[in-house]
Amino acid sequence: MMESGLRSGRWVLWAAALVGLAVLGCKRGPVAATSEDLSASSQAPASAPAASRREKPNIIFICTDDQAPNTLGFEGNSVVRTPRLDQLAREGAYFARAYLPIPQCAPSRAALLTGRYPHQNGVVTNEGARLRPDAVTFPALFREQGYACGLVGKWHLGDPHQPQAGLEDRWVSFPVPGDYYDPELWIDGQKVRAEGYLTNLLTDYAIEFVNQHAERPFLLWLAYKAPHGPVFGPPEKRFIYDSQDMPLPESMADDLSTKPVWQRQSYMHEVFGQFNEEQIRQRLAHYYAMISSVDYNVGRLVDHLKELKLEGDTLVIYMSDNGYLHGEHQMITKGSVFYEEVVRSPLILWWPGRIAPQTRLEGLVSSLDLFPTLCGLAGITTPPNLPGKDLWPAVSDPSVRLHQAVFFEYTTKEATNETVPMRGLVTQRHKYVRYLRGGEELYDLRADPQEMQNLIENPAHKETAESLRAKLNAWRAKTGDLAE
Ligand SMILES: [Ca+2]
Repeated sequence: MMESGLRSGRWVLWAAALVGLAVLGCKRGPVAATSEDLSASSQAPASAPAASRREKPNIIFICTDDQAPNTLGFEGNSVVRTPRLDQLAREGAYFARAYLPIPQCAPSRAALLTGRYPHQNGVVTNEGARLRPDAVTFPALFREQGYACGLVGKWHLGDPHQPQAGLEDRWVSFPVPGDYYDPELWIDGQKVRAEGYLTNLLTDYAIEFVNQHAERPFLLWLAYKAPHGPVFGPPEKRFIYDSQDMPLPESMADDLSTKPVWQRQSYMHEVFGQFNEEQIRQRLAHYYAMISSVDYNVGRLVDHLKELKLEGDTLVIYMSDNGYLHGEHQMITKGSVFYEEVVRSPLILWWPGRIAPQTRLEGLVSSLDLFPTLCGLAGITTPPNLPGKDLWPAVSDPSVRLHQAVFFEYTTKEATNETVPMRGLVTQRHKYVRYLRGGEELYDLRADPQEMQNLIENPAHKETAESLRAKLNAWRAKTGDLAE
């Protein structure tokens, strides 16, 4: 029985290798004939049993770009169509309160990769973002332990052309911002002009990577550019939305009069002033279309894992590097604010057989928790003094609360690069924000989930404010945060 299982498993791997070779034969980047490739691999015997469970699981880390929370059907959004991501959330663990330590592209990615806050790892802004040469990334640790580690997608942490940071068994990237259509890609140091739509192309390369490394543990960092701007949708008509169906956010009524002055002076508020309501609806329609295209492509990748019988050996993580404002608080884009739409991310962990279906976690988590979580699953010793915590106890028992608070920081305004340092934290109930050059916010998220009422001047909340100020100060002292 065991031997026949192994034989079948080998057959599947052999089929995968053939698909990989077919893909490699395509010199101009991927894989126009994706559906044929997939159908070839699907000819593997239907009776092939699942491969034996490995000690070291495969990791597929899917990171979208600028995807706000509440942009999945699973999260209660009745407009967006995300059937495959909803399915992953239903079949796995969904984190309702997952936060980024910084809501900006490059620093958020650097924090994920190093497991350290921006002020600890040195990447505090997009401007000139580059990992320190001595930065310890989790892919580098995984690669030392025999994992095949690759990047497919956006890098945004220095040289986009060459494999680096442990992601050195495959490197398919592009200089930011990159193009959605017929993009220039850099593949293992070689420039390629690919044909097609970026989200589809990156998924093809991800499938190719899985095929090539199906026989050993692998770690794939799949970093979609979508739904980052420029805001126009994918080519497939089935993903298009009618702008008239797009709801405008409730918090667009916030005139910012009770908010720190930085917000009224922000680039985000200025951009908001450049669009009328119909244009905001149109932007949202294109944004949702890009998310539906990601949804379809994640489904394609997951289907492929299942065809290779790898789903029991593979943890799939889905999250975003930061959120986005589509008119909330009279702002568009993201930047120096810590509203939920910006600083919270969808987060799904999917691993059939290892994560119970319908696992929903209401406790606070940070993307910094993923570094120790992944190392824990692979039996890899983490570097000392990482601020994150292993999520697995909470995945196994969602009543476990890992954090009393999680923390955020920000240094520069989006686009203008003006320095507006700010810090903040969120607890299960409250959020406290401090602009280091003046201005504070306090919200009761239970009573006011839209963050409309800044309670910082309200005498009834004085003690709460004092307690959260002290918490923030303690965190800053503990993590060596010296910004002024
Ligand atoms: Ca981003």
